[in-house]
Amino acid sequence: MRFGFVHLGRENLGVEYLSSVLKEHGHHTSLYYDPGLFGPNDNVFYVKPLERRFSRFHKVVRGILDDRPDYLMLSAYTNTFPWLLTVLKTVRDAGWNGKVLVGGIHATLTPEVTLRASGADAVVVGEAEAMIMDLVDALEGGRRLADVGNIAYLDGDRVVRTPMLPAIPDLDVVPLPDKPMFEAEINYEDDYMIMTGRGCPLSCTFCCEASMNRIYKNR
Ligand code: B12
Ligand code: SF4
Repeated sequence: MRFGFVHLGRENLGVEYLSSVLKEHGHHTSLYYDPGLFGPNDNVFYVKPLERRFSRFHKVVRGILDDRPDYLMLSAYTNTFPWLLTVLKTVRDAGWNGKVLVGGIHATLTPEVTLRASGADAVVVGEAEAMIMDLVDALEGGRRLADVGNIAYLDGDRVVRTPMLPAIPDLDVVPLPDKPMFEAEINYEDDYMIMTGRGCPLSCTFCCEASMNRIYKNR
């Protein structure tokens, strides 16, 4: 199957990890990407006329409509979620009718809001590497959505939340992130992103880790 990741902003390791897992299971992944140069998500400069000039919104939409992936995989920050919804509405209005999954920190912190606003087939809460293949299996009819951990989905108008799986205890079982996915876009000689651990034992009130520690019961 073909999975198209849609992303605005910097290189995203979460997207790269999931791409690797999907590829390991024989699937095809692609990236529809706007770095958001000069926009509010560019944490260097915000210059509105330049933002318009450099926007890749239409390129992203055209790419999706040309390729017609089976799944759109939206990775959401709170500040990028409105952009993702606009992409989604635009491609749906133009006739794309594949399946939609949303994950990332915004989905993790506000699964119900994310689910209702996007009309996604499912929203993933927290880490996805250990359950993404079960979720795809469920959406393809191989098992019940209710038996997949870490998700929220709509049953009629009711939001169903499934239990959280424990945080992945040994990150070495997760394949290395699919760095080539962003390589055409980012000069890795200037900016090479890696992550050597996950989570934080503290819970500063302004930080997502306070919520993550609640969700994962301080593990
Ligand atoms: C590393 C990091 C950065 C790095 C890299 C960001 C990147 N794009 O990867 C840098 C320094 C560049 C950065 C910048 C910013 N960051 Co930052 N960052 C983080 C940090 C510490 C870790 C993120 C991470 O890589 N986690 C590891 C990966 C593997 O996990 P993940 O991304 O969550 O992905 C997993 C799941 O979420 C899920 N998933 C993710 N996407 C999808 C998609 C689908 C379809 C599915 C099914 C699942 C799924 O599966 C993944 C694998 O398990 C988080 C805090 C945190 N603990 O999350 C803050 C955090 C994400 N950052 C935050 C912010 C605000 C920013 C900035 C906007 C700051 C600014 N004002 O400029 C910028 C924006 C960058 C951008 N637009 O891309 C906030 C976001 C708050 C929010 N509600 O959205 C966070 C949560 C910190 C906080 N304040 O609480 N950041
Ligand atoms: S800001 Fe977040 S990551 Fe940093 S120490 Fe506080 S809880 Fe931990």
